[in-house]
Amino acid sequence: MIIDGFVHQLPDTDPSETREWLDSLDAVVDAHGKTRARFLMSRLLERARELQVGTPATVSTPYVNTIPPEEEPWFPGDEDLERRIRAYIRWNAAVMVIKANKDAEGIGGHLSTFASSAALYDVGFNWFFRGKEDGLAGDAVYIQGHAATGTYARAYLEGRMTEQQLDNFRQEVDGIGLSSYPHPRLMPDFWEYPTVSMGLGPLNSIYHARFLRYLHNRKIDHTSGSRVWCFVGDGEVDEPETLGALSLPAREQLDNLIWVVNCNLQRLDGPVRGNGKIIQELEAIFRGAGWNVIKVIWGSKWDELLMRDRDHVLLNKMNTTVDGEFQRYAVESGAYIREHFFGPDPRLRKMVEHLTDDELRTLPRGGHDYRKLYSAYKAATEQTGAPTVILAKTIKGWTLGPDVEGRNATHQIKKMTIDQLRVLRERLYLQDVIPEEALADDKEPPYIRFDEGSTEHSYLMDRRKALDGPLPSRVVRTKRALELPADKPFAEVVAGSGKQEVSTTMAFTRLLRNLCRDPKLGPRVVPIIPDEARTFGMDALFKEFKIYAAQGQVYEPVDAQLLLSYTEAKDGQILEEGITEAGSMATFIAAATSYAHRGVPMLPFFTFYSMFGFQRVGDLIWSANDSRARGFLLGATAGRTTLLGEGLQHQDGHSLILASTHPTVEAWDPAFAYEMATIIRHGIREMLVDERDVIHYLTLYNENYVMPPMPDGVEDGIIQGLYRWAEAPDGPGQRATILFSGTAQGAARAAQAELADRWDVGADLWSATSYKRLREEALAAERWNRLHPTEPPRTPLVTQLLGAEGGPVVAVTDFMKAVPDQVARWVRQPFVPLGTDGFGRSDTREKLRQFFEIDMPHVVVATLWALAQQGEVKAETVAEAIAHYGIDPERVDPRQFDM
Ligand SMILES: Cc1ncc(C[n+]2csc(CCOP(=O)(O)OP(=O)(O)O)c2C)c(N)n1
Ligand SMILES: [Mg+2]
Repeated sequence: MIIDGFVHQLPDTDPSETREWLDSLDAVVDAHGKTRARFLMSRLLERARELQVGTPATVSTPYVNTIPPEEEPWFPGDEDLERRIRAYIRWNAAVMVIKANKDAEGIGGHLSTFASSAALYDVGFNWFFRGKEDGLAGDAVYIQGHAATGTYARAYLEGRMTEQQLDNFRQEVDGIGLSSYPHPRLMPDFWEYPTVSMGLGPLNSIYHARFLRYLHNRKIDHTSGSRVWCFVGDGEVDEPETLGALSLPAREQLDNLIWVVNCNLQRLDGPVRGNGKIIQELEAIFRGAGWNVIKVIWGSKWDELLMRDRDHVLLNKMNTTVDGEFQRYAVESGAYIREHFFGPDPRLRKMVEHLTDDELRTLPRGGHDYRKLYSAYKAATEQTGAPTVILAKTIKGWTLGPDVEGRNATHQIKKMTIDQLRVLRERLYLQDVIPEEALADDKEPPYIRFDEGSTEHSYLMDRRKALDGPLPSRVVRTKRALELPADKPFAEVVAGSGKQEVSTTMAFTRLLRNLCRDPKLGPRVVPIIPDEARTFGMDALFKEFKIYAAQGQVYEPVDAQLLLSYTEAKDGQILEEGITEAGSMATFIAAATSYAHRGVPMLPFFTFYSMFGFQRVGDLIWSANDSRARGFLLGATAGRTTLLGEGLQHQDGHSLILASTHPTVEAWDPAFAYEMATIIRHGIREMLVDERDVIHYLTLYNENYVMPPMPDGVEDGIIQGLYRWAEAPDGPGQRATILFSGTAQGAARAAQAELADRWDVGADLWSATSYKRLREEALAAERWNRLHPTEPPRTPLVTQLLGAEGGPVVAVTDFMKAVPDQVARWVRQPFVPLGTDGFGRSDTREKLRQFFEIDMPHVVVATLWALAQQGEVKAETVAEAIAHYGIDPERVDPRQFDM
């Protein structure tokens, strides 16, 4: 078998020496066996590394701790005190869930996740995680979402939370509750990073750590004192987002990033890798990606056994036992473990002769051993040049007693009987603080807290004080405010394009360039693009603002001689993320929340292929809302028919609907450059002056047409979502109203002229910049009316604007009909939406618009038909128009794709 093929392709300068080495190895295997040979090979590799021979790194090591006992540092704290504090935290975390499920049946919560990871968090809180009280930003800690109870329980001991709040875990509506998971939107003073949608926390943590470097390298903020810690479930690693970006932090040498994977070997339904070993699998993946890997598998009591493992039988047993069996050992008796783990090999059995069954049963996993964890965390914080992952082996439901620990159902258990609580109390040595009477059937199990001034309380508080205050803590303390941009960046765009035909995308790129050039605001603009800059004409920005590259540019680009060459720099401004909308979104979140986590507001503009935004990374956008992000998302190449040629997988006719489902996303569909600029200006003001935590989503199209200059007095109309763009021409006998958005302006304007010339209809043209906004306003008015039945009713804005005089309303869009339909109920006249429902397909714009029935003839026919519904026009006239434009009434409905 050829493993390292290269050795056969290079000349062997001394074949006999090579032979001798190989013979020696053969001899070792013959005389002492493979175990010994493996040991020697590992020592040789280690030596080679010490000598910097440059051998390739191995991706896996045996199933033992990475840090040997002799290299463990001295532990500076009081382990007994910390264990006692941890017992209180564990107890309170469990009681919160139990009480919630006693009082509010079915409200849920998790006992076993935090039970397995309490020590993982505690060692961080007591010794490593830096708070914010020194005026700096501290560390960012991403906590496993369903371990939130542990964080609340600690905050309670610190006096940051009341008993009443704990009692209202998962009962938020009345105002004093605690959110189920980390939600900055719901607990804005406490949680910073939403995590519970699995995979998003890990991904965000990577780009967060990278964004800290970006701020530093661009001299915007000193971030070298901050680390990003991310807690990850071992089941969570199956989400593609979790491991999908692992190479980035290694490539960019992000030693400010530390992950702790809680390897309790279980996910919700059962084992993570029953037939394999998740820790070994992850070690290989992380090492292969270039991370520093620290395995914390065994607690200290195993050290002595390993030291006596002369024949490596224990090591072999560890290496060959699969996770499904380890989980079994976690639930079985000491006798079972003696029989099945140590039993089959007499040498192994002898090794544990001196231990009682009970001692065997409680031989701890590394993730419950405080000293081992401390060593690992310390090593991680001292690591330079690479991110670190700590793979800590734990037992799910640890200390919760035999009915819960390690059981396949453990994740879902939310209740405990009095007897089970008694076991927990004993396991945590809390008999002295929780008397028997407190556990009576008719009583609620109590929360327990240390008195102020007690040794434990002082220790707990002192530790956090030494680390600059409590965490999590979300305080928005602006260190370096951001000023509004001057008029100049907008002026050029608002003035229109003269005779030149341009797209809203081109206009946006202009505006972005102008904003980047603004002397004050400019450096804080963060342009983010996922390998699509050339598609959007943004490659023009490369040379001027440069692409961020941690190492700078170490090569001469192939286009160096060109004016707009591909220019990378360590202080580059543009984040060109490559083909990862998810990664780009994670960068967006880091930048869009920098006002909070750094006190340094930034202004991110993430421009993507509109089809691959809400549809592809909708959950990340949702979590951006939860994070209270402030920034702009630009869906370029928008529209089902405007992006010609690309077809089904590219043509976006629905992102505005998806965007409308996000409570804090404003969804805009501008038709003209001045509208786009006005919306962005409004958004910037809203973020910087009004301090609103909103995301603005704008569609950008790639169809070129002359951009008119901004008419006077339309700003308010643009922002309210609808304004009259052109009055109906004088003369015609009938009246109608046409609403357009985005590139549908072309068909609407052509239809206006045609209706006047040929069909005796004068149509007003309105630009609908945001149906979502109109709908939100109308819903508010409607709700007010419903709840104030005796007062004069309020009229929704859209009803007021369109009135009753303008004739029937036809709304045309390059998006689904459901977009204009959002306001249909509040329009007094007949309302006909024309849109692009169905799959896209490749063809020319003209053909596509004909196909989806949104071109000029269809707008004309729809208007005549709507007038016919009112009896203003004869049905025959509509038929005449259909015939006139050559529309086949029997043609297939564009929504039908199941033929
Ligand atoms: C995207 C997503 N899918 C599913 C869930 C539901 N869920 C919550 S916890 C959990 C199991 C977690 O297992 P693991 O990551 O191993 O964490 P542990 O509780 O074992 O520490 C699942 C499936 C979720 N929160 N997010
Ligand atoms: Mg797990």
